Amino acid sequence: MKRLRLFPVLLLLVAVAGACAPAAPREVTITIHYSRYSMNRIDVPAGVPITFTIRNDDPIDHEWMIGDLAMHERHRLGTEAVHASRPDEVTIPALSTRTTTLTFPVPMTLEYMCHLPGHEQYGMVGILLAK
Ligand SMILES: [Cu+2]
Repeated sequence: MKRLRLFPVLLLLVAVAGACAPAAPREVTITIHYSRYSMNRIDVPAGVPITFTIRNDDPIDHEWMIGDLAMHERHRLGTEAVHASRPDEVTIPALSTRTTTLTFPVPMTLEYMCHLPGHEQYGMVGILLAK
């Protein structure tokens, strides 16, 4: 009888341990082919680290730049050729893969796109919804 009474307590401990553990990063994989992203809309939870793997299958470089309208407006006019040091601005050289991890602290809608000349107009754009 005593063993049976312990069982609910153990279950509760397991549940508490699970709630306290840091959330594992969620994984999103985006491929680029013929100057198109494989996804034009990405839904992710807010407040959780999201690891994006971006694979460029094209023989030319591309970018994955994510931000609000003001950020994109700056990059439309910008002259920076390669983005390597910011998690939200990623250059993916031809035939290569890059990963970046971002956390969206609150629900928000952002756009991602490639700012290399002509690529946005060609359709290298998408939206991310953090909920
Ligand atoms: Cu591009």
